[in-house]
Amino acid sequence: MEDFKKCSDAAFCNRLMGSVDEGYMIDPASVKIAGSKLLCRVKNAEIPEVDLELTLTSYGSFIRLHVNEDASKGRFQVPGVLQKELTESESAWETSKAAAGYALLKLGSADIRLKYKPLELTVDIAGKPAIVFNGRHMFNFEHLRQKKEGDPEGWWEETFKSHVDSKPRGPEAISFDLTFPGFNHVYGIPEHATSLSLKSTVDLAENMTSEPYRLYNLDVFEYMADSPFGLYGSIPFMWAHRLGATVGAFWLNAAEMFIDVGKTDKETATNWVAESGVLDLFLLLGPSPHQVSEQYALVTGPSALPQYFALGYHQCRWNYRDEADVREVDANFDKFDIPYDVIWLDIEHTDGKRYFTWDQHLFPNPAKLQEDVAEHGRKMVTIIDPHIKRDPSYYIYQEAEKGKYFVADKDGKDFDGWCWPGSSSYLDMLNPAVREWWAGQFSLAKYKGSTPSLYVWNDMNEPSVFNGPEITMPKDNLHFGNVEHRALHNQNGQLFHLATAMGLEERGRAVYGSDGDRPFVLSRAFFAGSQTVGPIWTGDNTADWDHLRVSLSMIMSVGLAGLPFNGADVGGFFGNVDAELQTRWNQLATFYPFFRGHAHLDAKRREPWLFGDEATRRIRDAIRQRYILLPYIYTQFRHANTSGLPVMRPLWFDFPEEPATFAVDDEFMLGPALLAAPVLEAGAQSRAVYLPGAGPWYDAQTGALVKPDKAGALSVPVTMDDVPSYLRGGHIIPLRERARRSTAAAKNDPYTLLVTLDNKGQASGDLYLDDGSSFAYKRGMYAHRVFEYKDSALSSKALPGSPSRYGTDLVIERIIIVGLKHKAASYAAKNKETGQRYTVEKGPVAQKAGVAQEALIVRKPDLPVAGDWSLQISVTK
Ligand code: NBV
Repeated sequence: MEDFKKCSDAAFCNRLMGSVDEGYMIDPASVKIAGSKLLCRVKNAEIPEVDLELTLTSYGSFIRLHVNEDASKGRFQVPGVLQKELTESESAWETSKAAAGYALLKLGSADIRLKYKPLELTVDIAGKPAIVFNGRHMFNFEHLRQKKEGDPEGWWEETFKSHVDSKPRGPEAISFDLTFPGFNHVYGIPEHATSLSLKSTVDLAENMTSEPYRLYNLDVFEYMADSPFGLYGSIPFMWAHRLGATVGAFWLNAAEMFIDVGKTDKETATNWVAESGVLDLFLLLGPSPHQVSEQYALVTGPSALPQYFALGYHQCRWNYRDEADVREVDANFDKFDIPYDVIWLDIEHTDGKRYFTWDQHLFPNPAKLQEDVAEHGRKMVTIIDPHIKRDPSYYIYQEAEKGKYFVADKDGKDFDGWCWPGSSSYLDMLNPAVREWWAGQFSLAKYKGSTPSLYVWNDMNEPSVFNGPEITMPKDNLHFGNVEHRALHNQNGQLFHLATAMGLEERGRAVYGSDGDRPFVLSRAFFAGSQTVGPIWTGDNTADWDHLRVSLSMIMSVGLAGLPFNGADVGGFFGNVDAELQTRWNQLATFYPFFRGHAHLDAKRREPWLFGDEATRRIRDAIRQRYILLPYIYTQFRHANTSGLPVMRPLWFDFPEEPATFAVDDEFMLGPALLAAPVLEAGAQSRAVYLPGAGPWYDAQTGALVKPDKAGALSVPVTMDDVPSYLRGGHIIPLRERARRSTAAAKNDPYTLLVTLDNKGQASGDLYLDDGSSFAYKRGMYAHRVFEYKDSALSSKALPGSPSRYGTDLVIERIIIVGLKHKAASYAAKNKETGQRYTVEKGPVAQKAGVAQEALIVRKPDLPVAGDWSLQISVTK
């Protein structure tokens, strides 16, 4: 950990964290209203050079506070993240209060008040204060200035370990405080390995501080399972939730950042400091969790819809040695009857870590290998890292060097850093021309040995530089347009991820025509907006129970930050995993949005069949369970794609009115209907479970009604076979129950609908269908079905406004109903339109031996999955 900076090691954090300046004020004479915008100048009586432009724009459900110096100062503004179609609202600013020293704006249930002296912005929601900006006067904006002779304050140069940062622009940091009155819980600002509800880093009463949360994308070797240190990705987006209101604050800034959180009974007070850039702060007004997610998606874009296969099981390791090894692993999945979709190749598959090449001895015939794997509908992924070997005979290096595509060092020469291939240079992805060139490298003609079933993994894109300060790039390196690396560091990985995804997208159009092929690129580094590009994972965790546990909060926190498609290495990357932990990890990962087994080069082999018969059976069950859930999971990803909703999410997201859920992070919801309380301890005999809301909740295996105590708690005995998970009454969950070897093999399989009744005997749910791979859905080639169970009848209709242009002959082959109040001896089911009758039986929810017969099952109704119909259930005796 000494490799990495703390706040006290960073000059800007030392200067501004906790620093108060009451001098910043709005010049009342400068206030102008232009449509949805209020514009004015901010001055500071003590610092005559301060002359800032403040713009406050209203967008209906959120507002944007932008503060910058004169454009000639060249402060970096993060490109590409904000959605182009942001619609400003025609809002009525009231400046008649100018004499009283403030301007007012009403936006729905929110009242926004901009006070002039000192500068302060407050947002009330439903008449109660919810967000206060600069209420504690911690706003500071270090104006750019001329270097003083001798640098007496040490502002122009800074040393960490042996690394000297030349800081040619001097001090340019920005800080502010945000207070959330009445809120005890804040969340988000990933990526940290810590609790979901963020712990205080400042004790306001005792005047004590611990390390603030840091946002600085870093390759942290063997990261700890509980720490505020910055990891591989950064999303400066914080949530605050209390009874009756949820709000969000997003600072679009890609520089190094520290955030302090201090809680009292009355409020949560936060203090944000970034090293450079501008203040570009979005305050999302909620007031519900779903609305905050939607508002963030309006600002930074919704999540890309993954291909269906990408939601299946991925098998990775550093490394599968050679072609024979890959073939054997692939064959073993069939031998042991375990479904999987993708096999991955890590860095050792290349010729000397020259990406886009293959080791001739280990992988002499990569295209044939991919084709053989693809025979069963499976895909391959290869790793493509951002460090380019400085080898004049390597074509990628040659082209990039010739085109001047590399990031420069402070003296303008191609930056030379140390990474896997040895001496390496790093592509400057801020330059659109470099991104385009890079994208072109993924064409089948350019990437020799690749085929259309090959997808990509971008690692080390923070970027990781073994001999750089904090194992990353020097901040005074220079990008396109003379932008210092300092300003865009946290976006660096995203730009690389984007260029790679562009490449696969172009390849898809070349291979399949205009509807193309949705890219699949996994990235380790990420930033706000990465959700529009592709999935991320939580990097190099460890094979221990603490990392299993913390993966829940990490995945949920990244999901809340708008990036639902993420997961943790199953089994833990470093170290060896035993049968128990490996089993429990797979049982949990059934519900991870991204499900990939992975391991370090030195870790013992850990494919699912290597832990004995019992463990193999349990891991098989866990992975099969994942495949059964895929129609439901894919539908949740569609919601992420249209409304930005997280897929795996905290209980309070679906139960915002229940304070007992606000800090829960050892359970989670997968979509609105499924709650999982996985076993997170070695040797567990029981698991304490909390079930929110009024219920009913049903056991996900048996369909039996679960009866928690009055406070919602229960203790569940567990064996190694049990994965405590619960179905929420009132929902309809689409499933595919047939065991297959991959998603492709299940493509023509029929569906099951699992209906869980609420206390009124009602339920509803939906199912999103499309070809699962192309962009045809963007031109309406999809079906989105809505199911409803009411008055003992189950009906299927198109989601209002959905085009239903996706034709399919697939049917619903089973309907399972749990929670029928009257336990009659026998039931009948009749199609209301055709009059046809179907057999109704009793059975368990899950098709497993020894599981109780709690549910009602309509066998073989074979109703069209994308058609309208209605089915009546009646008691016959
Ligand atoms: O490419 C090797 C590994 C990879 O397996 C892992 O998933 C990455 O997070 N990579 C890091 C570099 C080596 C880490 C010790």
